[in-house]
Amino acid sequence: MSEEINKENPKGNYDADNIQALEGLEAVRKRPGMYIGSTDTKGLHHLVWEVVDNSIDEHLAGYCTHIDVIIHTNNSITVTDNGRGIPTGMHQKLQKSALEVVMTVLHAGGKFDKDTYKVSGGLHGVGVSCVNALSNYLRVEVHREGKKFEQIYAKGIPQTPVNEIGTSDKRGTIVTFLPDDTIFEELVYDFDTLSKRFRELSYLNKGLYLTLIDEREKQEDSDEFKKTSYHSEGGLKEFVQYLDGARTPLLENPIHIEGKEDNVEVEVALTYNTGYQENIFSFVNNINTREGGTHVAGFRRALTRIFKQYGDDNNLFAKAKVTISSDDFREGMTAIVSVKVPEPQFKGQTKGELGNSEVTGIVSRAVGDALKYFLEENPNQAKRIIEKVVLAATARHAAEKAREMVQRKTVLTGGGLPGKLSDCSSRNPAECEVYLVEGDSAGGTAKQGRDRNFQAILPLRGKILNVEKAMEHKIYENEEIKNIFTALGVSIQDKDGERVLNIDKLRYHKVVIMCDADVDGSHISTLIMTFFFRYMKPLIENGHIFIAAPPLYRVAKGKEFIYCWNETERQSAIEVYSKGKEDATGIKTQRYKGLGEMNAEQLWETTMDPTTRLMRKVTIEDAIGADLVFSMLMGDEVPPRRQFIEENAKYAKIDV
Ligand code: 0RA
Repeated sequence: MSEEINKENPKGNYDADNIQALEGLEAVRKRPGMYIGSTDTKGLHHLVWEVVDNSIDEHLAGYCTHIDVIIHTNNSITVTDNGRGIPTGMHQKLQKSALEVVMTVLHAGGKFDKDTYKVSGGLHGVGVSCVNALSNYLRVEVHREGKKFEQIYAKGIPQTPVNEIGTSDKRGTIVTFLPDDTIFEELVYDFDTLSKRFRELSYLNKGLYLTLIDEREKQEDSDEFKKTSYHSEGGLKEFVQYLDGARTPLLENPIHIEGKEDNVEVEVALTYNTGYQENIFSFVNNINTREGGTHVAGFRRALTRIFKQYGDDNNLFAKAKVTISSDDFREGMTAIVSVKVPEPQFKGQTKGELGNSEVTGIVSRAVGDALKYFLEENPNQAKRIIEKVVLAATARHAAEKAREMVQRKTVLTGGGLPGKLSDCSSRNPAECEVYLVEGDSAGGTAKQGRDRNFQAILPLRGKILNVEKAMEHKIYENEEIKNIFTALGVSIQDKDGERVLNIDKLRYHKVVIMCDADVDGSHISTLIMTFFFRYMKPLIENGHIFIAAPPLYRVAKGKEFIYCWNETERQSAIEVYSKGKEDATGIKTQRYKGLGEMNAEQLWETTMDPTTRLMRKVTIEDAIGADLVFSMLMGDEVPPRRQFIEENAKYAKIDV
């Protein structure tokens, strides 16, 4: 490029300067999955997490109190924060504005600033330059040192220099980006996904104000845009209260623990409820570590050590006729373990497990000291916890025996299948499906309608047991649940009698829950899902659980008909049959309230035929959200549950 052309075309000059940066960003565009995981809806949302993470880093460094996110009508996003603002001075080595370096050089974001907790090595933390590379358009505005700066990019390439565009009495960074439609398969942002994460972030970063505005939608009965704001002064303490909101608490207040050692920050909140489930949620640098890791190990270790010591010292275990195991200390406990680690190492298949070994001791010491203090200061609550631990040990013993009975039946009788199961003829689990059908009558229809080569039917009678409220041994005594275990052929305990699910001998790779499309049906499918969530989680994690989606309407004219799964489809079906004419005579809509209203053929062609059916795969997309739904629907207290069902009535058929 000659000097002359450069003068006439300052933009060209800009491009030429950027060869080095481009190489990095070119790699991001070539293999986006390597940097943001995927190019589906998850990757799309990842762009937001990336920018917001940078703003949160400013909060962690003590400079940012407010983060506002806007979804614009074209699904572009604006993230505004009141942090320090990206530096705009000259970058000595690269001889250009630091702002441009941060926005166009891979991993340049944190170079200036080593004191805060970056999430490098994790799933986030690839840098805001990745977002830039994957956006058709990105504009950054920085307010800093009394001035206002701006730069615009396309696919990561600067389209303007860094321009000073005015004065400002504020500080902060504003990033607007439009994801590249040639990279992402999905371009529509989901309000609930963003909002859920912002709620979580507000608890994890107390004091921070987070606001989400959706310009695509107006609020009900108002001219304002849909909007939600989060702010928590109590942090994790409020988080556990929120998570356990539908359960009956055993403690007056959650125990809140904070500590710091060797630059590792520890924050833990825990509480006990009258239920039997253990719920530990863990985070490293604000990222959910679904598989736990060294921080969770440290927490568990301290909990066992301190409670055991306290129980022994005060002779509180004397009543127990069985030995206390470490699991017993966690029954009915909900806890959040959050650590901030300068250089986290993530392990495991999904990188959802913290590996830094030094963290175990740090967490264990912080939690141990605080728990010891709590027990000594609160003897009444301590007694309540220990009594529950003793009860848990007794119940565990009973559960072991009950499990053994179920196990013996499955294993020893060698495929002694439940009488109610109509099995399929194939013995190849990979192609086999089992339908868990609500009610004997729908079960009968499904049996007639199915393809018996690969589809098995197991009817379940009415309501199945609410596993959220029942003690474990009751679960194994329940007929319907026993039938599910036996039909699936899974084993539920190891040689030592420990509860371990083994799905190697799973007889069907697709387990389909099929219930009526009404409120009762959705309740039943939630009950069944709760059961899978609590007792057969690997089946969900490995993608074996599905929810059948029967149609809601059948719109017919004469001999022709169309099945419809929602109101929009119904409207367009009516349109098709009225063929532009205003009158819709002779068009009949049948509303299916239950599976029972379909005959075998209809059930097959709408809901069971693999070539035409709609099925929803049940995922543990967000264990926290799922747990909340389950506990809200299944928990002890009625008011939040009723409110939840009412608020979600229109989504009732979708459930989780
Ligand atoms: C580099 C260095 C510093 C801050 C940032 C980047 C920064 C990036 C983003 C992205 C969105 N909001 C942001 N806010 C800040 C440190 C600044 C300093 O040392 O003054």
